[in-house]
Amino acid sequence: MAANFIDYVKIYCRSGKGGAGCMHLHRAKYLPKGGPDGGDGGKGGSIILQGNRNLWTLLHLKYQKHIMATDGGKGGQSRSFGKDGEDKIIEVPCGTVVYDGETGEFICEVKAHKERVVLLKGGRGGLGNWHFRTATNQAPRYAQPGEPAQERTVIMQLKVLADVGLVGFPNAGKSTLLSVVSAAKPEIADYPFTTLTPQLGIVSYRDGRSFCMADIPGIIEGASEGKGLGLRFLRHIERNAVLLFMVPATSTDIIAEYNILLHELEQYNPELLTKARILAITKCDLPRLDDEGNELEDINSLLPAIRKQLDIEVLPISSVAGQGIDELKDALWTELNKEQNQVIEISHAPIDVTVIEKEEASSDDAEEDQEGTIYLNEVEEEWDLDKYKGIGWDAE
Ligand SMILES: Nc1nc2c(ncn2[C@@H]2O[C@H](COP(=O)(O)OP(=O)(O)OP(=O)(O)O)[C@@H](O)[C@H]2O)c(=O)[nH]1
Ligand SMILES: [Mg+2]
Repeated sequence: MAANFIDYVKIYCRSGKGGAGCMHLHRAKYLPKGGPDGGDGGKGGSIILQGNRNLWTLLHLKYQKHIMATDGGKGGQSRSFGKDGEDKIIEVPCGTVVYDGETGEFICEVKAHKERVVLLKGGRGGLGNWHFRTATNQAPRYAQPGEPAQERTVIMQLKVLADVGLVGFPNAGKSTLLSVVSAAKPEIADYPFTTLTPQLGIVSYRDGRSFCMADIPGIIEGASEGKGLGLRFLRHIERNAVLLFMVPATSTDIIAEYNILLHELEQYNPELLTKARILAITKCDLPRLDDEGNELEDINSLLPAIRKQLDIEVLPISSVAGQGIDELKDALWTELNKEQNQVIEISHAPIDVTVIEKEEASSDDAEEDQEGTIYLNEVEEEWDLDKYKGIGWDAE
């Protein structure tokens, strides 16, 4: 199960290049000067990302190292058009963020079902020589080349979209809570790192309303330096509206544990601290004991002091005894519906990538490249037809 949760893939993508326009002069019996009739080249296929809510990981892309759309066909005589290249549609789960594979720069993200983002545009087809006929040049012997393809290596990362994210040390009872409030069946066990991949559950609330909760693997002190499972999974709470911190009542110092969690989150991305937080003190059915087994102060008498120190809502719960669960759901629902928690925009910092050295093109290749290639900007420009006059983009 764990091996099937893929939230990171790196793929080389290339769109199709546009087909060349055709240079052709019409010839027929008794019609020696039929005029230009070269048709236009077809459009190259684009690489398009499409959100799909039925997907939940990037597993289907794991073994796909290259995705390429097909090129547009060449134009033909009698003004016939070249065939358009086929688009390649890459289905991705909602919440997929795309970065440049070489610089780590944020490119785009796909948030909604059926949302489409054109990652790489196919090249436009070149115009045939029929377009270039003028009163003074009735037999133009040139046509346009097709636009070149675009290529890019991209990194796709999945950031699970959920309303509430659970944050806690291993064994804090995160999965147990998710199993109690939703129909999800996460693995639960009395050892750390039971949960190795994020789990989602839909929590049904009153009057048929519901919200989504994400259980992520536990984090430990030093996670930002790579301890435990590191902070890799914290990207899955970047999109959550509310963070539910969980510290067991059996902990000898609840506030210290909460502060460690907070610190690790800050190390990962300080913006996470701007999110609404609630602290749930879990396992309240268990007695509080110190290391020697002596009984410590009861959680209920400790609560006022904790509430006084922390500026967030603190709720005692027990998933096993079903205690405080409704109150917790109420608090989460209230927090989720606050206006300031509605917008979950987070800036996408560039990710760390090892820069791949580009192969130096030999000088011959470079020159050849310059002649027939137009480098596209993001903006669609009108083609400069004059640029191609005399180059002789003939149909073979
Ligand atoms: N008594 C009691 N035990 C609990 C409660 N909640 C969880 N536990 C126990 O605590 C242990 C750890 O629970 P999990 O839900 O697996 O903890 P987790 O936070 O998901 O742990 P990781 O996945 O390892 O990060 C299990 O043995 C649970 O049965 C509770 O409210 N009361
Ligand atoms: Mg768990």
